[in-house]
Amino acid sequence: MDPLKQKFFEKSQLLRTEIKSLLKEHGDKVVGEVTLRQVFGGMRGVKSMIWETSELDAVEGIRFRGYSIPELREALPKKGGEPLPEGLFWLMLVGEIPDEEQIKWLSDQWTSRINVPEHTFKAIDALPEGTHPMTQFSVAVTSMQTTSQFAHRYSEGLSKTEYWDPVYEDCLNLIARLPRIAAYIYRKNYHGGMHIQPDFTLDWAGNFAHMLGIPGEDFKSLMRLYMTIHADHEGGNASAHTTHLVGSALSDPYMSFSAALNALAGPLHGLANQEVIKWIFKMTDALGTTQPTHEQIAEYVKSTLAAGQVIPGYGHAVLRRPDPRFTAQKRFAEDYIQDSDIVNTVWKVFDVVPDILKGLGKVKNPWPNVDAHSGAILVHYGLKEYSFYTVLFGVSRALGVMAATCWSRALGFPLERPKSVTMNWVRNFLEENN
Ligand code: CMX
Repeated sequence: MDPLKQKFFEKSQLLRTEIKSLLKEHGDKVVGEVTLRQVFGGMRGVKSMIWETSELDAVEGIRFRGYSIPELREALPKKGGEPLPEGLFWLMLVGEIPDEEQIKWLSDQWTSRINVPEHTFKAIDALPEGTHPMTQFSVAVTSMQTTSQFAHRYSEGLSKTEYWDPVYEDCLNLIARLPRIAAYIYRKNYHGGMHIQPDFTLDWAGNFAHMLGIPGEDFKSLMRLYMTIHADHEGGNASAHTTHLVGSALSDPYMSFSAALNALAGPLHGLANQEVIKWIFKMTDALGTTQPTHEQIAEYVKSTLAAGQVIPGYGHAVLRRPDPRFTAQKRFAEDYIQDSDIVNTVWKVFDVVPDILKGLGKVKNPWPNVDAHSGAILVHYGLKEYSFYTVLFGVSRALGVMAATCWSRALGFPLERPKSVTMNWVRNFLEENN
């Protein structure tokens, strides 16, 4: 058994035993109540799932196995000054910071698993011109289901205690292939199908940057940071929760991850990263300048709100402070980028939007989220095709949700099946409880 798999197996068996005895003794303890507002309001704050890989605090932001983003930047092995996503995946899967040798092993593993089935490229090519890159990405991931070791072994008869093993293999294979598929979609759609072969000497994110065809070491560093900070945001967000739900039916990792991509493709979730840049380009076009003033931006924000639209990149269902993932990208831009109109505009938007949103009196979090900053840096490096941005988010998100999927199968989590009620049930409930 490979060293990561062995470690994961040992740790998961210990936790499985702990959960068994914990539930025997404390299974009936009440952890919270559910209000009618939560029933109608998207289940905000309802504790209903175990998600080991990361935890979100409304004020502090995300912690991956206890490490905040600035702490991760210090603790994880780095290349070009930024953390390697290999390190984060290792940390999320087994709860330990890997050493250089372990990172190298995982990088080599992903390189050795990079081959994408030929029919996946054909499936992408079969889609009509103008198909959104997220649709292409989702179709590509679904098409790889034919290679699922879990689906194959399940059909032959697989013991429940062994589910985790082929799921681990599927998750590693899937993660290894994603940069290749995403780069294929990018080069096909925006560079006339001039594809770039992988460079097997590079790390996972560095190779992704290489295959996208964006030159320079700084862009490789950006991809390492980008792939690290977008990876996971505890279990309740739409893409993670979708992975959890679909996986709980024992749909294999390709099926559950493509479902996650379909959730990520919503404008209130991952698609917000394209919407932010689209909105900024629209604003600068309308104003006729790439250097709008604070006053001009404020007027444009108000007109967006007056049209009944949200300001993309601002607000969050859980966070109540500026997102540390926004701050990490701002720090990157301060370190690596001088005098960029688009980056300066994002910073001016940050100066202006929170006060305006606070003034509405209903927005619970007026601060920027992860999507407010990412596009400006990508534009700076020449990746201007914003319809592609959510694909980048998706490649990264696989790290967290696939690590969590390994845990779900190893811990033997059951089919997810919450209770819905009808309006009649609500009316009767209110009559009885008046
Ligand atoms: N601009 C304008 N209005 C906003 C707003 C924003 N950025 N954020 C919240 N509001 C509004 C809501 O639309 C809601 O209005 P109504 O009561 O009229 O329906 C009200 O404020 C209360 O919403 P909330 O409780 O503060 O926020 P939710 O938990 O319901 O929604 C989110 C969270 C992210 C969907 C919302 O803030 C939003 O639409 N933001 C813009 C889209 C975005 O950036 N999404 C990316 C999130 C991060 C990610 O997943 O990638």
